Amino acid sequence: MDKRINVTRPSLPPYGEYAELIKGIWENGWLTNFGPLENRLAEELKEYLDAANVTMFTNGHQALAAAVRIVAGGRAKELGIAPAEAEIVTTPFTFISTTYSITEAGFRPVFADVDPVTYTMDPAAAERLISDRTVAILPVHVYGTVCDVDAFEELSRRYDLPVIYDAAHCFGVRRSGRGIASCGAASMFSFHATKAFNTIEGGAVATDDAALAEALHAYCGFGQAGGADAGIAGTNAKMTEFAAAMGICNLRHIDEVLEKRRALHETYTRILTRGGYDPATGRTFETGLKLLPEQEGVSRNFAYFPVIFKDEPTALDVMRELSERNIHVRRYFYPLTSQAAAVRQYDPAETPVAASISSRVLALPFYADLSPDDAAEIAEIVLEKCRP
Ligand code: T4K
Repeated sequence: MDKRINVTRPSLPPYGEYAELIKGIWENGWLTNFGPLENRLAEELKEYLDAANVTMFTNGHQALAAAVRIVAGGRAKELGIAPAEAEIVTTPFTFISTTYSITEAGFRPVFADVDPVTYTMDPAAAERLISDRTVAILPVHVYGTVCDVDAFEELSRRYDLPVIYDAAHCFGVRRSGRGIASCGAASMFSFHATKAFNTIEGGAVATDDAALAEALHAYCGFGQAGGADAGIAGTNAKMTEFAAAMGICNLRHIDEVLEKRRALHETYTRILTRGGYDPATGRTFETGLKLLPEQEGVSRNFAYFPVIFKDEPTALDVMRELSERNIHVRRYFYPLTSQAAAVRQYDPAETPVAASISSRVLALPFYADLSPDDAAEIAEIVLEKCRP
């Protein structure tokens, strides 16, 4: 291609709309620290995400780290477990932020394998890792595919453990007609520039628990939000008014953005599944490619378009071929986060399904402004490489 195509490209609102909204910042002199635009966006997101409470953060990572610190930290305290001894059962098939949200708070991540169809944490594998040191469970709705939330709820009840969801990829996803924000103790959404909905940098924690929302709010403002000492050691993770303004403008256009993403998803799927396909598993019949499954009762947000190849050499070959044509895909998510130098080194053989998927996955270019013709051309190149 003449032009470079990256794995993603942010959706921006019309410039004039953003300029109009930030004009008010020059008038009121309010730039950050829980300003009117941040409050307005939080209210709008409560409605959009179908969440009882939404606490805004400077980015998704800080939001998740705060939820881990407060929710898992609270459980560790109740159980009398020192943070260094406390374990959180999580998935290694995710972005490194998930794992570092655990280690940053001083807890140990313990890695469970994933389901081969959804790539989300397998509840049975997670249950086998629960011990008297476990203080929380942290699954990820990876690529916007919803975890087996019923099974995690059951584990939560049975072992009296909070479930904190990394819902970074799950903006606006609904299950059985309800926003997934109401699952578990808390769910973190990322509004990073590369996400379907962005506030430049940004994130939020949604929770049904009003006291937790208040604690999160205090935590992101040095534990002194509103001027009073909330009795919680805090940090600075507040969203700025410029970020909130971007979110307000982008939210106005979210339906068009999602419609464009849906159409691209259809283009990729149509071409890559020539020769047949089972939507329930995402398996194609001729090429051995595996796409994301369709989940019954779950609305999709078309966050990413990952493709699992039959083996790692094929994936790398496709990546090379695309790169030579100026098309830059990403290995989201390789390597497993359990292999990161900064966490204890785990043997990938302990999570064989995750290790296998991770070695074979490529995320194809996927963003609202990718032209349907470019998507079709990319899909044809991939298909050509995978034909038997
Ligand atoms: N949990 C999960 C499961 C996550 O996936 C993430 C973030 C988090 C937690 C943490 O949420 P945040 O703290 O980020 O809110 C990117 C994103 O930075 C990251 O948000 C995302 N997940 C992750 C999967 O992808 P990189 O290192 O791959 O980004 P980068 O800078 O290489 O950009 C990717 C592509 O996007 C490039 O090809 C260029 C393009 N791009 C990027 C930016 C920033 C643009 O065209 N414009 C831009 O402004 O991590």
